Amino acid sequence: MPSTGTLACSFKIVTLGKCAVGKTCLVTRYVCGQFAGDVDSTIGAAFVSKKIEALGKRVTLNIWDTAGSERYQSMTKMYYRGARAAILCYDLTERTSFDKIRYWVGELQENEQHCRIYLCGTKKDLIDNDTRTRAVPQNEAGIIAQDLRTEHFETSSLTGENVEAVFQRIGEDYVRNMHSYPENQPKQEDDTQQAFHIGKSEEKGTTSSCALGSCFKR
Ligand SMILES: Nc1nc2c(ncn2[C@@H]2O[C@H](COP(=O)(O)OP(=O)(O)OP(=O)(O)O)[C@@H](O)[C@H]2O)c(=O)[nH]1
Ligand SMILES: [Mg+2]
Repeated sequence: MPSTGTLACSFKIVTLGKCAVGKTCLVTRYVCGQFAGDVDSTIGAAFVSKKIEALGKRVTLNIWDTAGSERYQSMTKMYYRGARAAILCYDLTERTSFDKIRYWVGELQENEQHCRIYLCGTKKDLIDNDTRTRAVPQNEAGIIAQDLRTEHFETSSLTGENVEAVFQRIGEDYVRNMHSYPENQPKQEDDTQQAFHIGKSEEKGTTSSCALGSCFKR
């Protein structure tokens, strides 16, 4: 198996979940370091990228933040195609948003065998302020996460709690398992062509990061 050494890599992450669970706020908190607050509902999807270091490798996270509204559901498949990680968001204070998680798990397992699933209960600050607002018990989500052999996080985009941890974990999991993904399998063709592809994807990452401001201007 060839070593990836210090070469950079990039992969696709998608956010999924019911309308208003806080997907856009989660991504904005991570990429911009602030709480977006009063944001408009996403139309279709928004794209941002962020470069991080994970397990000693430079990794570009290409994040597709999808719309939760039912009216865009048929398009969502297009956005999660080829994703290596999906953040399935639900609102800790809203029970029906958790029911949607099962739907998304089914969709991904059926269509994207290489996509790892991360459960993310959002708006933890509301629970911390008043525990009676909790609508999804921690152990219930934990059981699903255990079945999926994946991680479960509870986050707050308002305070920033655990937000960085979700994406860092995703980056590290990708690096740890990178040789199992088709895009990192050794190719039969000559190495020159492979080197060219790597250079190109790095370039692409830089350009897309610059587009961040406009992505969230809605
Ligand atoms: N208190 C609190 N409110 C949050 C948090 N995250 C999001 N919100 C609020 O929840 C609402 C919806 O947030 P969005 O990020 O737009 O939700 P979304 O999942 O992207 O929604 P769609 O784009 O319609 O699918 C907004 O009013 C946010 O201010 C959080 O961590 N804490
Ligand atoms: Mg949104």
